[in-house]
Amino acid sequence: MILSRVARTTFQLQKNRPVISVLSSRNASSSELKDVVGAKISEHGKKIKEFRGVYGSKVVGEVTVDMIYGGMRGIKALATETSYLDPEEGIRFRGYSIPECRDLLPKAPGGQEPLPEGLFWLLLTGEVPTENQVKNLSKEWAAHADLPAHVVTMLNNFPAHLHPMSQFAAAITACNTESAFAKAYSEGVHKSKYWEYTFDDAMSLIAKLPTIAATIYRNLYRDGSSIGAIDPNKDWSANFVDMLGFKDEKFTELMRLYLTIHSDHEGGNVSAHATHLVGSALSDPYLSFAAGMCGLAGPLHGLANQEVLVFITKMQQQLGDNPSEAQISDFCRKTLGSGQVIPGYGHAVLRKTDPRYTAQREFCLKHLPDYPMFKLVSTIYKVVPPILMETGKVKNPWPNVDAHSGVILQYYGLKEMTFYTVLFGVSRALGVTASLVWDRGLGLPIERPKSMTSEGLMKMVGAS
Ligand code: HAX
Repeated sequence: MILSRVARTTFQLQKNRPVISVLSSRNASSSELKDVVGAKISEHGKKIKEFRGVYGSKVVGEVTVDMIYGGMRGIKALATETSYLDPEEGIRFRGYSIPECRDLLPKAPGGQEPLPEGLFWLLLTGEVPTENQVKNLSKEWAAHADLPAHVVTMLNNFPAHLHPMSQFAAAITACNTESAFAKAYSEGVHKSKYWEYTFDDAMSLIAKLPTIAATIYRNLYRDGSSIGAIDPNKDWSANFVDMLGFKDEKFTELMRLYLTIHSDHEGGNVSAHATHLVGSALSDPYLSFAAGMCGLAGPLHGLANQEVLVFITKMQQQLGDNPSEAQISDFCRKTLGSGQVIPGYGHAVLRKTDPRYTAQREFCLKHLPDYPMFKLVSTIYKVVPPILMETGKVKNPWPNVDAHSGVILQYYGLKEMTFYTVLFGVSRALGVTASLVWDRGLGLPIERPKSMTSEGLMKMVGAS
């Protein structure tokens, strides 16, 4: 049974409403994008083969005992084509910085922020797409946004105390009934075609994520009200904002920026690495991405955007809306003294202020310069780095992306902080699924580094 869009809207007003996936055939943009990606993979694959033929045994670094116990920090052990994180400069997506992406990527009519659809095209191909290519991508994602009935039923039956990120990861896992990759693999498809099915799954998965996220949001915070119908003429972010139930065009612009800048941060961060690792076992893209989302849900990674808001709210409760620098400093020292981290500060790779923080700060300076919480975030930015430097152990005292995102969401009325990491997750799909397509295109093998027992390691270095 296929439900029409109108029928679906009405049907969704009922609790436990099943929504049947509407599978339309791929449109021109999708096959154009797939053709471009296919040509790039083939060209780049040849280059890597030649490179490995000549330089395959070249040494690129050494591994110390400290690195093994220190979370593998600094070990160059992964090839990721979509983005590179420079410690001083921050992220570049296929060579383009965040300011360059904001400038170059296509915008919605009348908009000023980049469309995440364009970033996905860039991550997959290394090329800046045309407005038309991006428009077609929006249409394609709108056409595949519906969820399988069992996923809607599952979401509608989750208890309200189940964290939105757990609901998100579970729903993504359950969507793997739709996996073209899993089906093709079980039918014995040749491995040279794996990337094509991974691409198809990435497209469908990205299309469905706003629907999953909005369903969770409405169920938890809006009495299970209907997410409404997808508008085939709106972009991915605009449809997402509609489904969440917000009406402000500035908020839609914020979401375009937010979904663009949270997408990718090279391959070693927990969500990207987990997706890549699980994908290397040829688990389908739904399962692989769900693994990444379980990692994003950790407080030292994506959940930090929720933690920052909890931190700021506690600070406001104790010190009022307009605390002095000395009061903030005292509050932060107490936090450190009680063995907790200052959320939103520090990074495993970055050694400067995160350009994703700066992009959000610029947005605030333009649209909400007088918002008290933004002013508080700005004061925290002045106060925290010297305190972290004083500890003598924090390698990067500067703010990361999570120090800023929640405050802007508060301003636009999305106040439910436990939902914030879900927004991060919707965006992160763009980067990690683009990488998965390349992983399968380049035929990367199952990942399996060697581990040692401490006794074995001691013997190896002559300590026992
Ligand atoms: N507050 C207090 N202590 C901090 C700190 C912070 N913000 N950042 C680092 N440290 C501490 C570490 O806990 C570590 O202490 P111990 O030696 O006692 O274990 C020490 O400083 C050295 O850590 P590091 O080498 O500077 O940092 P790591 O690479 O180990 O960790 C983290 C990087 C991001 C996990 C860390 O800076 C942190 O916990 N920050 C706060 C949480 C946060 O904002 N996470 C989001 C990061 C960005 C991201 O992934 N977003 O999704």
